[in-house]
Amino acid sequence: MPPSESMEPWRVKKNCRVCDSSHLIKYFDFGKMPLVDSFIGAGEPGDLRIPLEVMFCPACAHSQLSAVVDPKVLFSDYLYHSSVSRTFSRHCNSMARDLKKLFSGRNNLKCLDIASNDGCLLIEFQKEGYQVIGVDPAENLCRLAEENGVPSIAAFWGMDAAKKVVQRLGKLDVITATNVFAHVDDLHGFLEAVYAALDDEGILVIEFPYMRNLIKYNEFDTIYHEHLSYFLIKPLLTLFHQQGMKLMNLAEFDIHGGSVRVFVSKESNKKIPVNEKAIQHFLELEQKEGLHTLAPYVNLQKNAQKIREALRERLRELRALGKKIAAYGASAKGNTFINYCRLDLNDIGFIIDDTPHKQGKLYAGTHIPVVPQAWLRQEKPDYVLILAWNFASEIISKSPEYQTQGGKYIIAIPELKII
Ligand code: DWN
Ligand code: ZN
Repeated sequence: MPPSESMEPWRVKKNCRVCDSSHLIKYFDFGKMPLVDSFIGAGEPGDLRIPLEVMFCPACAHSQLSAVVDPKVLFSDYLYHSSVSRTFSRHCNSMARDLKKLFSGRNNLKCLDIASNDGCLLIEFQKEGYQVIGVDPAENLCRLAEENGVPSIAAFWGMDAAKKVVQRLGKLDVITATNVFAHVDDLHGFLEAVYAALDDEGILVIEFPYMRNLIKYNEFDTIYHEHLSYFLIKPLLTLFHQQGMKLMNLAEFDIHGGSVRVFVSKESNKKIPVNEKAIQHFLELEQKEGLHTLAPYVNLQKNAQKIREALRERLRELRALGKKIAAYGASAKGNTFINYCRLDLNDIGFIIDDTPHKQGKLYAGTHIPVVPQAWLRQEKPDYVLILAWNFASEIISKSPEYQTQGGKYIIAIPELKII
């Protein structure tokens, strides 16, 4: 039964979404957690709490959550705006330029972005001369993208959306899917719809936070209900093959704590050679670090506990000294972190975020207020915990006077440090 037809807004997923095995082993249990991106407005009802557990599939080495929350609950009105981060906008710009090189000499290229958010990526493809179209389930974001000049269809990606896109633009040369693949329950259905919309010589480009980095750098806070899957390369090879597609090439980028970009084509496409060497390199690293076995995953919860204890201890000391503590970056991961570390309004007075739509709302779970940057100057907290540690340099560079006047930043991932 699709999630939206059940009484509860979530259901349990019992089988591996890559290989269908029913033998899954739990290795991280957060207990019940709020929906970390559901900011609470004035007069809105309280928080929904849903179990958050990560499972490992020994058959194919895929990691996934046990709970699948109705995607309509998570994504229909979405406050995360990709273009708030200049670092991400720059990343999009270089991605559009790099991809253009793959099609050197070709004009009239057509690109679809799945989960196109506020049009951040497609604006960059337009600059490169592509005809573009975005698909995103959040109507608020589609309106924003249209205002930015990016044609957008408000829909979840699937066969219906694929048909609409092809009717409007024909088959696509490039389909991009950045930071959305982990959000998808039915990966096979997602790829079937991609196959239907992609030109026979077209390329699918997926970008996702790499599980190898999550483990290596203790990025346990990137685990939350939106992220149903945590990808390695090995299970992806199986998945693409099952859908008549193949991995052609891949590369790693620093964005979002370390992401991998994979280039995928139809198996029948012989135009671009497969970079076997690069694929082998990734597989060997995964193998060497034991990532195809359960062992390294079990350490993740232990490391997270250590980080939690170290931070709680440090905050206790600072509070005893009468220090005022705030946070920066009301990110989804930040909310996992706050809830997992059992912090509340007594620990963190407010959270600064530059996204206008998040300001004036409350963080789900703890109800810590989200406020604009001006609060940094007005309230002068002694310490600011950077919850969006993936954008720490950009955040720090925005307020140079804060540090010169004695303010300090705390970053807790991959380990606790004060700067
Ligand atoms: O997959 C997902 C990733 C890619 O983005 C999602 N499911 C939701 C979201 O996760 P997140 O909220 O953890 O992402 P970010 O990009 O780490 O969030 C950064 C937050 O910090 C945003 O709310 C914007 C804010 N910010 C800011 O206020 N000033 C960010 C920067 C760089 C800034 O200068
Ligand atoms: Zn599996």
